[in-house]
Amino acid sequence: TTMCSNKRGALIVVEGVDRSGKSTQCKKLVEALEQANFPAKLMTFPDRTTLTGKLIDDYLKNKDCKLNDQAIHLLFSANRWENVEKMKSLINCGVTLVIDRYSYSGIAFSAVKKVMNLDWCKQPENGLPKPDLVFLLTISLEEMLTRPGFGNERYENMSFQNNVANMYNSLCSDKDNWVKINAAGSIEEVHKKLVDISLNTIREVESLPLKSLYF
Ligand code: 2DT
Ligand code: MG
Repeated sequence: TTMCSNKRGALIVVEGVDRSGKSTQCKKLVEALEQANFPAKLMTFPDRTTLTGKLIDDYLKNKDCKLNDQAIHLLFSANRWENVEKMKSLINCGVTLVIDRYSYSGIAFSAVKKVMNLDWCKQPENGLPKPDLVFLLTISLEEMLTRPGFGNERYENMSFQNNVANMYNSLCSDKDNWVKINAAGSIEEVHKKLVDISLNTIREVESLPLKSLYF
């Protein structure tokens, strides 16, 4: 529409294990970008507000739901697919999206179950908007132990999270749009790194087309 800016926004994803500080950092990043006069919006996956999101929420809360590993994997993916038009129109109107978890959570959490192979897990993600930048917030096992306890949702235990951390590391290797950030630093230290790198990316991609994921 005529309200659209001619520069597109960036697609920025924040990944990491539970309690690595993703949600806090995503929120602070959006605020900082807006203060710097770059329109920005926070998105979260899973988006628990939609029809698929409600099934996912039941599954994560261990409610009586009989979804097998393949079905829940595809629902997580569908939950992203149903948001594609919204994501693209915001980005094309100059809004930078900061997303708390994306396809890499989808792949990592499913692949560590060893029921579906890595390739199978990647397939439904093909064609989704490709992030311009992925932050991987890393914390050591020891650091994970010092942070407030896990909740009661599925996957919220040490051994699963440790396997996920290893899977993230293998997904991250040789990807030039990934930046690993040691999340053991203070909230402000980590925040400053995220803001600096994000501002660079926003300027870099503003006149480049948005790409699609291709695994
Ligand atoms: P939160 O704790 O961030 O609400 O995440 N998950 C997430 C998957 O298994 N597949 C996915 O595609 C996504 C986006 C990670 C809820 C849990 O859901 C897992 C943790
Ligand atoms: Mg959680």
